[in-house]
Amino acid sequence: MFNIKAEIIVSPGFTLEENLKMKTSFLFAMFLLFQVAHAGYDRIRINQTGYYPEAPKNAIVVDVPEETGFEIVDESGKIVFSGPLSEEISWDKSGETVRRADFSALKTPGTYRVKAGEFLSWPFEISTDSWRRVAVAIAKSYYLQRASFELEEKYAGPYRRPAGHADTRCVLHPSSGKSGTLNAPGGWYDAGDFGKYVVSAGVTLGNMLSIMEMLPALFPDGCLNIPESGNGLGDLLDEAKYELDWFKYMQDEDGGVFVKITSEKYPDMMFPHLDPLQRNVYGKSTASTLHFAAVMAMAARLYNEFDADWSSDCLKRAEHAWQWAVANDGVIFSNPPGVLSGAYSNRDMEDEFLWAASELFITTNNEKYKDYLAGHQDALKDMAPSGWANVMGLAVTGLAIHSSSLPSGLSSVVKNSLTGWADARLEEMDRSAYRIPEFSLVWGSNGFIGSTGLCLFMHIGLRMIKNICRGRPKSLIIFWERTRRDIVLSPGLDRKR
Ligand SMILES: [Ca+2]
Ligand SMILES: [Ca+2]
Repeated sequence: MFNIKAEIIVSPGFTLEENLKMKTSFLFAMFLLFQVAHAGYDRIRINQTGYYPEAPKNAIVVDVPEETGFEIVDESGKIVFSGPLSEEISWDKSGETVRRADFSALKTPGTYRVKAGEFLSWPFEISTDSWRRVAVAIAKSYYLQRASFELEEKYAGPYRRPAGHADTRCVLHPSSGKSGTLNAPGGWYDAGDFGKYVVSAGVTLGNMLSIMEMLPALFPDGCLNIPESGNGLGDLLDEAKYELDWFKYMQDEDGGVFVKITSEKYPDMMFPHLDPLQRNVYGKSTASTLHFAAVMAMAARLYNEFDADWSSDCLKRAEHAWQWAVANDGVIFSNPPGVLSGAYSNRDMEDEFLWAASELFITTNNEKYKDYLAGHQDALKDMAPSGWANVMGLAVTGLAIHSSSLPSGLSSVVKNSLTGWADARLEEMDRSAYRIPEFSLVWGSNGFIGSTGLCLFMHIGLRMIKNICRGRPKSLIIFWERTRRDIVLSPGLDRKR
């Protein structure tokens, strides 16, 4: 509303008085529109993407203290379900007091709205495939981040653009210990700039490849409409390979891995092909080298059937990186003076060592890595969802998936670590007004929630408990449902029209 007011300008050709009248009328009309549009839709927060038929289904009803019940109505307005609202629950993050409307028992596919008193929610679906659209859109978003690559309209639609940053002659910064240039095209841009960073990409690849290992049929060939659609390899594996190919350029001859390719400072807001800033390669670190070792070890087993030579090169590089990290176990990267791109300084490397050792052990079954894991297994008790600075979640979930090949002591540590962590999160969800685990509202907090959801998914999948959907929908709601300001964070995928 306030943004609309700010954008109104004096219309030319009218007196100031006429302009003020027009502005007043316009603002009043917008005020009415605002009131109509939010007369209830904002009071009832639902998963606008949809609900699986068998999944738990909750709506959150805000600021209707006099209501004690709710109804679900179909598209014709017919009541198909009714139930009591929960007691009031407060949520300190939003300062709200809410009631939950649990309609898990409604399983019939269709389009519905929640009704509480005079208030209606936006329409929502109960369907077996509504989340499929979200999964495909999220996976496709990586294609749109490709550096050194033209995005053609037939794949990118309105996001088409010329190729940006060839990165064939990136300048080796003195922090790299080398001089000259490095050929390192490809890879994805980072979240907020045109930089290409190994550790933020490493955890992303780790998550992506874990999903592909657990659910290899989830993103089949052709599902993403990317240039590699139709090549016989699943499209998310194609997309991950675009990044893995860039990773290979980042490994130095000694096995160590450079941390990033960026300009000295962040570029202005512009298309990537217009960025005039010089691209530099910065120094190596233990963390970037271990992220590299872990994802290359994963790639070695996941792509073996598709391209055995490429995969064996991945494994060779992973082991070389491990050797460098063991010999250089405390190299912390900090931005050199004058460099203002993301530092991603990673000071505690125990989690990175465990993740790399886990993936190398899973791929090679080599005693060397098993001994390392057994010698450091107490650290695996510190389970946490993974981010660029802490990849313990990837180590624990990776080992849990392959626990049958672990020594029994190590297997128990891993299973107990994951189970204890997951049970605590599920308890937090049950206590939470919005049924989400506890988290801090910081930069990247949606990523933290997403990673929490992924770890819960791994945990739940592994336990193969009957209510397999128990944790998954709850942890995903922050993206599509019940956000404090009724904003949908995956635009175009809701039914808010
Ligand atoms: Ca493909
Ligand atoms: Ca770390």
